[in-house]
Order: sequence, then C-alpha cells, then structure tokens
Amino acid sequence: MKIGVIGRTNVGKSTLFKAMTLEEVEIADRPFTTIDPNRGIAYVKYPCPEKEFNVKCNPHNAPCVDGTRFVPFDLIDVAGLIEGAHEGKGLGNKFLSDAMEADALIEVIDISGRSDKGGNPTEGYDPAEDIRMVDEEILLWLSSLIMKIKPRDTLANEIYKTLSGLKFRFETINEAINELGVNQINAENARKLSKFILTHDKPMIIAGNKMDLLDKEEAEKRAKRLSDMFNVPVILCSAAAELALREAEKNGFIRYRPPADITAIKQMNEGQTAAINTIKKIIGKFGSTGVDNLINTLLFSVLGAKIVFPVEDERKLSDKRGNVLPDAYLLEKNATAKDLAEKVHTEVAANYKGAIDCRTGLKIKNEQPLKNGDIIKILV
Ligand SMILES: Nc1nc2c(ncn2[C@@H]2O[C@H](COP(=O)(O)OP(=O)(O)OP(=O)(O)O)[C@@H](O)[C@H]2O)c(=O)[nH]1
Ligand SMILES: [Mg+2]
Repeated sequence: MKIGVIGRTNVGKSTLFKAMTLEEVEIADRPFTTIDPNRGIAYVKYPCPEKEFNVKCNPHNAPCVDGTRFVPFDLIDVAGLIEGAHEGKGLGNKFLSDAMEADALIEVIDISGRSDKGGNPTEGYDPAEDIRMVDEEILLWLSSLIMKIKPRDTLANEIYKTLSGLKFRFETINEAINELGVNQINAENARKLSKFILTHDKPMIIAGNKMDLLDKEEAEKRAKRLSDMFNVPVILCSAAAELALREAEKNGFIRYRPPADITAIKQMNEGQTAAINTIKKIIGKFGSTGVDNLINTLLFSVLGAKIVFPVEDERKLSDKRGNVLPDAYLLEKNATAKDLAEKVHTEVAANYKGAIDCRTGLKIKNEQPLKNGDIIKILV
C-alpha cells in the first residue's frame, strides 16, 4: 500500500514525511523546497499477537518493539502545490502524477494560518483556501488529461489507458461513465468523471499541521470547521514535534513511546533539554503529536485497511524455520487470503489452494475478506 503526502507549498509535508520515515530529506521555511518526490517506508503500529498466544515473536518484515509491531507501507512526499499548478505554474504538474501512484492521500495544511497561499509568512490566513485550491488544481489537471483521449476504443478503455500509471481502477472509470451517463468527452463531462474517480480511488484525510502554534481549543475549533466544511477527517498534528522526538530517540537521547511516554536516557545539553521540554508541553496540551492518530485514522477508519500475519505452521504460529509470527502485512479493505498469498510470494499465490484462520482452525472461503489482526495459514 502506498500513501501520498500532498498540499500547498511550505505547510510541512516533508517534515511529516521525515517524521514518518526518518529519511534524510530537505526541510526549509521557504516555498518549493521539495522538487523531486521523496519516497520512503513508514510504519503503522499494531499490537503483536505474541501476548495473546503467550509466545515470543521473531520478526522479519515488521519489527516488534515492546509488543507493538511496526508494519511497513510506502510513503511519497511531493512538491508543493500553488494556484495554477495544473497548467505548469510553480513546479508544474509532473509531481501530481507522482502523487497519484498512491492508494490514498494525506493533504497537509498549515492550520495555524501563519503562511499564505504562496507559502510566505502572514497572519490569519484561512487554510480552507488551500483545501479548495488543491482540490481544484487536481481536478483541473485530471480533467485536462481526460480531455486528451482519442476516441479509438471504448470510452472506459481510452480513459483507463490515458490514466495508466496513476492507479485508478478500470472498474471505477467504468462505473463513473455509467453512473454519470457520459457518452462523449467535453470539459463538463471530463470534470464530472475526474471528481468521481478521485473521490472513489484516492480517499483523503487532512493533516491539520502546526497545531503547536495554537491553543488546543482554537486548534480543535478550526479542525472541526474545516472537517464540516469539506466533509473529510481533519486530524490535528505537529509534524515538527514528532520529528524532533523520533530524531532524539534515534540518537539515543530519549525513549519515545507514543502517545505521550518520553523518558530521558542520555544527558542532553541545555538547548536539547529545552527543545524536549517544549515538546512535552505540546504533548501535555494535545495528548500526543497527532501523527499516529493521523496514520491510524487514514489506514483503518478511512481505508478500512487491515494487518494480517501469515504463518506456515498453525500450531506454532511460525514459518517453516520455526520463526514465530515472522511477518505482518498491511492489506486493503477487501483483500482475501489469495491477496495475502500474493504479498507473501508470487509462487505461493500460484500454488494457492486455500487458507486457514489460525484462531478458529477453520477454512476461509476464497472470496471472504480477511479481518484486522487475522493470523492466516496459506495452503499450497
Ligand atoms: N511550528 C511548526 N512548524 C512546522 C511544523 N512542520 C513543519 N514546520 C516548518 O514548516 C516549514 C516548512 O516545512 P517543510 O516540511 O519543508 O514543508 P513542505 O510542505 O514540504 O514545503 P515544500 O516542499 O517547499 O512545498 C519548515 O520551517 C518546518 O520546520 C510543525 O508541526 N510546527
Ligand atoms: Mg517539501
């Protein structure tokens, strides 16, 4: 699964990306810092079933820290958007196609209102302007691609071919054409189709970033207003606070267990201590940095994704070599045991003969979607 980080320039996209991946990327308080997309691996946390079964896991693809598994997924951070991006303004629109590789999008906004639509410092800016602008730019860009189709094949096939690489499903395009009763492409139809396929195939959540610059009450009021206005979850966060904690932990200064457990490990200098104390205050106020909440809300509430543990021995919950609960995969909402087999190995998928739910010992029907937390033995 791949998640894309998009939004207006200078709102903190790369800071969020770095906090989630710890990749070395450029962050700066000026517009258009990111030019080429940043790609990395981020992790969603999920309780390891080792406690439930009173075993000790031997993690392979998803590390286990204090009984919590860190399950990987792909993250991509792209250049900032400004008005006119669809026709090449700012850094053009190549990065929009990069973002559309993703299965879902995090749109970062600066909820503090302290930077304007060009990413420059101001006071009292309304981020609703940015949400409208980003929506509109993506819509105009996608519509312009759809307008380019040549009527050689069926409409659905032509649109699908034109949008190949952008990860829109053929079924969605077909459904859009049928439901909207489209039989030719003009500007109005292209826009309607774009809106439909974006809504269906690129679910979105908004990260109300830089909450640390506001009081809790004010931040929550703003998040609710935007959420009601655009009918989308708006999760408050401080990417900068999360990044500082993750880096301090990586460098051995603290132990950080979200949401709020920060323990000093190594002597810090005055500046470092002051920085951690400031972050402790932010967490004291908001309860967390909000970043885990953002990831969990998007993956589990919006996308209905699930974590599944494949094993080869249903009694020992291990692979052939005896590694207990070695892997954990993040799968999309309707994923079946066959889809899990594909994640494990193309060979396993090719020889797939069925699957067993290790908690019940029962066989799983082929078309039955897996559940969050399932431990599955694939029969080959
Ligand atoms: N106060 C505060 N500042 C933040 C936060 N997140 C990011 N920033 C600051 O915002 C500025 C822009 O951060 P970036 O991560 O480079 O923003 P971006 O959206 O990737 O910007 P472009 O790539 O230029 O579009 C930097 O000065 C960051 O330190 C936050 O949570 N709180
Ligand atoms: Mg950036």
